[in-house]
Amino acid sequence: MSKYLIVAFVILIIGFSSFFVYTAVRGKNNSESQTGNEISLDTYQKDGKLYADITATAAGFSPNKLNLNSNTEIILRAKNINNYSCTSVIRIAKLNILEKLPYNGEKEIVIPPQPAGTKLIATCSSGANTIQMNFY
Ligand SMILES: [Cu+2]
Repeated sequence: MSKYLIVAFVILIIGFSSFFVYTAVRGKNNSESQTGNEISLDTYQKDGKLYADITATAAGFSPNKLNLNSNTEIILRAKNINNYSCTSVIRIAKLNILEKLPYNGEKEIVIPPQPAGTKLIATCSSGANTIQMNFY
């Protein structure tokens, strides 16, 4: 009887310690990914406004990921180069934004302030090309 108790106790200890090791390792990795990788924002200031640039070509959007400031208006400057394809249209469904870019021209798309943690997806008119916008 006491043999079974000891075995059960050992199993319990192994279970608990592996759980603590797991959570410790996971916590360490989490803090590293938050403090180790400084978030670099893709915005720049001009005339007191915050801008982010993207380029649309037939190959897609570049960049296709933007790190943006939260709680402030961002002006997305979308430049269209030699492009009549679906990427000459930018759609941000969540914000009800649908913009046609002029051929070899550019358009400023105003993105209203978004809370930190917001993720917005802009797409082309076909939906195949995306720009992922993360707000920090
Ligand atoms: Cu498309």
